[in-house]
Amino acid sequence: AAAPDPHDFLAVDGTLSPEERDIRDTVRDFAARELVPRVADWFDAGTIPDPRGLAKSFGDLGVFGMHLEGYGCAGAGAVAYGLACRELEAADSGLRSFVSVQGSLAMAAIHKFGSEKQKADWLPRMAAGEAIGCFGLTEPDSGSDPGSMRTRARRDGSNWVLDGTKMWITNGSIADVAVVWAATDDGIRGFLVPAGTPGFTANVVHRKLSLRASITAELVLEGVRLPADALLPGSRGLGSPLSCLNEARYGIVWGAAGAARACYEAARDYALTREQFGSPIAAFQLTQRKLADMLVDVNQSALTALQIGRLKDRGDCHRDQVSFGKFANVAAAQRVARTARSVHGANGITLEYPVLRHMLNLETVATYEGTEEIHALSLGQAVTGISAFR
Ligand code: TGC
Ligand code: FAD
Repeated sequence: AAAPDPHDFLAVDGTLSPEERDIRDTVRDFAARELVPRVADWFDAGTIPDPRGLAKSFGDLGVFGMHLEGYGCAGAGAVAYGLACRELEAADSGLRSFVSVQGSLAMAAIHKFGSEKQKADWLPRMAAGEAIGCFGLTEPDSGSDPGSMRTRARRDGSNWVLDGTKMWITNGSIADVAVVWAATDDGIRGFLVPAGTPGFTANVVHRKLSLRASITAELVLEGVRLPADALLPGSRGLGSPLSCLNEARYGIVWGAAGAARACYEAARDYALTREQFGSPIAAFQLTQRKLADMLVDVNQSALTALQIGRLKDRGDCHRDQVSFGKFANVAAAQRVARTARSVHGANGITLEYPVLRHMLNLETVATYEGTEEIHALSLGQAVTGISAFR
């Protein structure tokens, strides 16, 4: 057998189909050209300076809702979508988040639960990047326990009136439409709230130390009056938003593997060129141990993502398997980012190298879409049959 490739040690990429490889290469080239040279500046600035331009580029690339069928979406397979997420997050978690929130949360909610008219009105424009969506589930007092939400939607004649506050909403202040989850007399339902609706405001969250190349906002709804057809008619109960989360969590399984790969690659390059005590630091046993540890995490993450993707493509992926991937791959990426940062010495704390930026981003990735603890409890419940959430 040939010696393993340090960039794909277990030859995982060799098992991809030609179409999957094409999609991976297209997104990788786009990221190398358009994202990687700019993202450190965006992180430094704490924003994405031209989010509409970026949305249009992502739309042209075909990654918004690329795993959805119809309505201008590409209808790609789960592995193909995952590979796109991996390449985007190898650039920055905030950029994968942009795509996750648009495609796996906002578009997925409309695709799963929307009326024909809602789908036709929003999905083609969102796929093209001409309209931006956000997904408002979390509230200031309701994060891991979304069932405790306080946002209420009450009927007033044929209208709905929404009151409440959503917090930590990615793209909340730039979105053309917010998918807002609210408690009604019939349980939790989803609503489409267009930007500019009277009573609806968004306030940007400043001074974040993580996911800085991403826009995060608070959504305030004060007596927001919506027509009857703002309701997503197919949504019913907490299971509706949670089923969208499974889609976005799946993207994170791959994305985290991308952040880990980027950190490992950076550390390997750095270790081979940086010299101390008359040798490249890669020649020291302790550095080689770090590279070996990172190599294992990076390749195991890729295998985990691919297996979960293959299950999903077969229509046979359980949400607990997605929890497994989110739990395992985000923790692995955090270990890799921290180790890679140490290999870079002082240079590792700057934005000249990607490692601390990834390490800081991964604090968010470990928190959103179900914290590490929530996924540990989901796995604990899956293997014992006992719920320890309450
Ligand atoms: P529980 O009683 O277990 O469940 C209520 C109903 O929901 C169903 N369900 C699910 N359905 C689909 N997918 C899942 N993953 C589901 N988990 C539960 C369940 O079967 C039940 O249905 P039914 O018909 O019996 O009523 O609910 P619980 O209140 O005990 O909570 C369970 C828990 C803790 C697992 C859940 O609430 C949870 O996942 N909490 C974490 C919240 C979270 O992940 N929030 C993320 C917000 S969005 C975000 O972070 C976007 S980040 C941007 C980016 O991705 O880049
Ligand atoms: P809490 O739920 O208050 O948790 C605090 C700590 O307690 C955590 O360690 C948690 O694991 C632990 N904990 C909670 N319950 C238990 C338990 N039963 N057992 C053991 N430990 C427990 N939300 C959206 O709806 N849309 C978005 O677009 C979005 N984007 C985000 C972007 C960023 C940058 C960030 C940081 C968050 C975003 N979120 C979004 C919110 C995210 O989903 C929540 O932060 C997350 O669900 C956790 O909620 P919380 O922050 O309120 O923490």
